[in-house]
Parts: sequence; structure tokens; C-alpha cells
Amino acid sequence: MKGLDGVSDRNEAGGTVTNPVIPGFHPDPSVCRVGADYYLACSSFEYFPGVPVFHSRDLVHWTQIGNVLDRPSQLRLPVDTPSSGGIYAPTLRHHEGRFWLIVTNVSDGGNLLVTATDPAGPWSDPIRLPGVPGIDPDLVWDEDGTCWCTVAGIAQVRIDPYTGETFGPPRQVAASTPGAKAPEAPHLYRIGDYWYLLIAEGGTERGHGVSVARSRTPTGPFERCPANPILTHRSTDEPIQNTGHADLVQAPDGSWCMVLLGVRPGGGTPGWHVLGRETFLAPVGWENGWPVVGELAPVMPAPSWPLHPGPELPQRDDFDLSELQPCWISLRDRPAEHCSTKERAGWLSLRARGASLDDNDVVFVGRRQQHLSCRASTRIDPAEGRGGLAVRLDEQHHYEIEAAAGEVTVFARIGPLRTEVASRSVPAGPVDLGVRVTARRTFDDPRTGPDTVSLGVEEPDGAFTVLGELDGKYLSSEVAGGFTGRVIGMYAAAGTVHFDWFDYEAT
Ligand code: 6LW
Repeated sequence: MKGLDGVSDRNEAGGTVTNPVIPGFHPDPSVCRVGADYYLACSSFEYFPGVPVFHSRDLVHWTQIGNVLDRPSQLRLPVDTPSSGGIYAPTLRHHEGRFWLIVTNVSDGGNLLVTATDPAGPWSDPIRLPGVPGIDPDLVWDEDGTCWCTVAGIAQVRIDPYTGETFGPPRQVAASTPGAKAPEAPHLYRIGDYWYLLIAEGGTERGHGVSVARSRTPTGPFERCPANPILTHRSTDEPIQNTGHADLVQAPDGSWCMVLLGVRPGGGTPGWHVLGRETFLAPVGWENGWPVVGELAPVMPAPSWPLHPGPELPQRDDFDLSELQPCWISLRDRPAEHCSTKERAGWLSLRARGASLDDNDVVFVGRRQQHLSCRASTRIDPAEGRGGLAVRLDEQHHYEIEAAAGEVTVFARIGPLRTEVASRSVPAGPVDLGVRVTARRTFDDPRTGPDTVSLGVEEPDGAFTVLGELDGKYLSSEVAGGFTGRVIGMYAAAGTVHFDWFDYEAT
């Protein structure tokens, strides 16, 4: 079945397989295999901690095990870092008993490299790469141990990954389709007799695609695949669009596949996607020494490729642990004096800095919206301040319900305009705030948006009192621009606010 909810089917081993394999804003996936284990990392932009890392045994079920850049010494996102600035496009590899991750911080110092023996962390402090220009760095070692770094453009330079030293200026590699825009996301591999250079082309919007070239050496000259692009959904009515930025990996049964990014636009025309660019899995076959990409859906591993569903995130986080789970992300930094689960046992305490989600330094803790329809709720105690529950795309695009002692208010910020949508009084003490996101299935008008975002109060009797019902189109990438997707979370606007729990559930 193909549908906007993703694609699902039952495989011969009896499991249900869905695409996207990592839903929500998880773009630019890079994957590596170590024995029976797979690890995958994604871009994280203005959020801290940065670069989520996932583990899987089957490439289908992924569990987040940490974040690569989780200390200020590794990740500095100055307060003027714009949304969609910060961390772009990692490459994750395993070599000589360690994990290597190379990535770009476009807002502080450019390319950097970190290593770890356990991908869950800790990761090293960064080795800076001042001689590696641009974005989308790839890392590969050839047979004699020489390390090559290839970047968007497409350009290549030899590096010493232990020191960050580069040898000579980057050299242009002619591997992209003449005339195609934005050759980027290179990944270079030795497979059989060839070195394959996988790239993305056409831009990360509807024209996105994956192309490949090959050579007998890692440095070229590269011969372009006559069938390029080997994957694109441009000008098709596929429910998954913008497919590109892929990384190849060998499946448990020895076959090949790729992880890639794609989006699920909804609503009328031009189609709005709200979850950002998500991680998908596609099968890859080989013909005449070239990779051939199969349909993204259904992903149907053979019985020789058994499925290993991992633990799922529980619906509720009670904030009972001394550290936040890795799925929680903040804006630009997360100083302990502004965000703590130790101040009041079993509660998340947020102390305000910026006065609203319009401000770059707002204190915010959220998680990615991962489902087209979902609900989220939280219990807030606003006795010492003001704060709330928000659906955020960036500083200029967010909806929130905010609680102060005795009152709740719904606000909407769309572009330069901020408005109060509704307000009502509530009894003093903790109050339960809720958000419902409902995907639209029918379009009476080509301008119909992809979903409705309702914000309100969760009543003690279980009822949900809606205070604001807003068109979700304004919290989409097509309206807001940029590379991220929606994040739903808690924030402080004044004083200190405490959150007892946070629930998130697909509906
Ligand atoms: C990334 C580039 C891209 O660096 O978008 O889709 C940029 N591809 O490769 C940001 O994610």
C-alpha cells in the first residue's frame, strides 16, 4: 500500500515494514555497518545536542542511542545562528576499530571530525579541518590507508584524519551531470573492482535525485552512469518526494540498499511537508556493475534478512532520570542553569532567557513531530513563571499554548505577524496543555493545507477543550523555508516553569 502515512507491508518473515524508517526531521542520513550492527547519523542544524545517532540490526527498526555532539566543547551554535544554520550533513564510518564522523558546522568553524569507540558516546572533541572547504564532507580510506575527503561541489582533498592536516588544495572531480544543479552529498566506496562515487543532484527540493559515477581509483577519472539519475521522484505522483542524499550499505543478507532523505507533502497544491526531510530505505540491485535502485516501497526484506524490532520510545516521559533522553533537543545550547530535571525531582524545570519563541535564546526542550497525525500534552506548573507547549518550525513560524497563573493563551506567529488567537482562565495550580495535529484526507480546494493544528487544555475528565484551531500549512517547509521540520516541545517565557511529564502519541 502506498499512502501518505508512509508505506507499509508485511514481509515474508512476518514483520510489518514501514518507510520512512526514521520518521520526522532526520535528513542527510549516513549509515555504516559493523558486523551485525548498523549505525546511522543525521543533520541537526540549530538544535543542541547535535547529530542524532541510531542503532539497528535490520536497517528497518532504528533506536536512537545518543547524539554525537552533546557538549559545548564539540558544538558551539552562537546565539545568532539562524534556524537551518549550524550542523549539516554528516558522514559516519567505521575504520581501524573506531567510529569516525565528519560534519560541517556552517555557523562555527566549518568542517570537523570526531571519533568514538562506542557510537553511543562519548565522542571526542573535534579535530578542525580548515583546509576542507564547503559542506557535505565524506571520508574514505583507500587500500594503502590514505584518507580522502570529498565535499559538495564535487571536490576532493587528501587529509590526515588524526590531525586535520590537508595535503594540497581540493581538486575538482567531474562526476556530476552537466547542467544539473547542486551536486552535493558525495559518498565514495570501494565495491568490487570499482570506486563508486554516489552524489545528490538537482537541489534538495522536488528536483532532488541520486546519481553515481565510478572509477578504478578513488581520485578518478570518474565515468558517469548512463542511467543517471539512478533515483529521483521528480515529476511523479509518488507520495514520497524530494528523494536524494543517499548512502549505500550492505544488508544483513548480503544484498545492497541505501538510506536516503525524502519528504511527504500533503494538502492541495503545491503540497506542503511539515515533518521535514525524513530517512527512507530503498533496495539496491546491480546491473553491469552499476547500482539500480528499487522501489522505496514496500521494503520487503527476504526471510534471510530477519527483522529485529527494537525498543520504542514510551508515550510518556516522566522526567524521572537525571539526564534527558537523547530525543530531546533545545535551541542552540542547553545550559544546566536553564534546563534541569534535578531542581524539582520528577519534573523538568526551565528557567526563561528569551521572552518567547520569536527569540533565538528562548529556553526550549522539544522532540521531532514524527507522525502526520499525532497528539502531545504536558502538565505545566506556572506558579513561578510563564511557559507552554509549542509546535515549532523556526522563530518566525510557530503555534503555542502558554500558561501563566490562572490563565492560558494561544499564540500564532506566521512570518512577521504574531497574534493572540484565544485566551481563557484556568484554576490556579498545574494545568495540562495539549496539541492535536490532524492530517487532512480530503481537499475541497487546491489551496487546502496538509493538516490542522489544534491547541487547548486537557481537562481533568479527559476532554480536550480547543482554544485555537490553525491551518498547519504555515508551519511547513514550503512556507517557512529551510532544511528542518516541526518540533513539538516545552518552553519558558518568564521566570521558571516546571513540567511534570510530556506525552507524545501517533494518532
Ligand atoms: C545538505 C545538502 C542537502 O548539506 O541539504 O539534501 C543540505 N541535501 O546535502 C542541508 O541538509
